[in-house]
Amino acid sequence: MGDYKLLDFQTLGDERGSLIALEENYNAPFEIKRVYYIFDTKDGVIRGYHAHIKLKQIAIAVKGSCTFVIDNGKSRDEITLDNPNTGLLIEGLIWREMKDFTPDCVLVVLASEHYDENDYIRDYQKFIDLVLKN
Ligand code: T46
Repeated sequence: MGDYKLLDFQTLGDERGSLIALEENYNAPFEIKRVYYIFDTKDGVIRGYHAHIKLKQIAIAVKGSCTFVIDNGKSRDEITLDNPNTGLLIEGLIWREMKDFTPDCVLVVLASEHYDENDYIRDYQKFIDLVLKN
């Protein structure tokens, strides 16, 4: 079954401002093969509507905020990301939807694999069938 966890990143900073460093297999608990960011999301848009088979990811709202719906096939949680110190780690079979993006939201995502459309499950019933099988 899939799982999620909130990661608390240490802020390094001085009188000039703040800095957060993410390192693979250290505060990011996997090898980072890809980074992408989602920004300029239009009002009322809901993204996602899929699960992944193998992918691990950490999502960080480095600016603004958005809410993840995290569904493990049995229950649903809602997690609002609204600061750059917090990462949402998602591993295994988790259906995700992202909503309530503020206009300034920049969502950075670190991923454990290169982009592969074959890793996506975009059909909710197929997702439930896989959860029941595992
Ligand atoms: C996820 C959530 C949090 C690429 O070509 N390369 C990439 O690395 C990604 C992530 C996307 N794309 C293409 C595929 C689509 O044509 O960019 C387009 C938008 O992607 P998608 O509709 O999958 O975006 P979201 O916001 O629904 O989902 C994304 C990630 O795809 C997904 O893995 O977990 O963010």
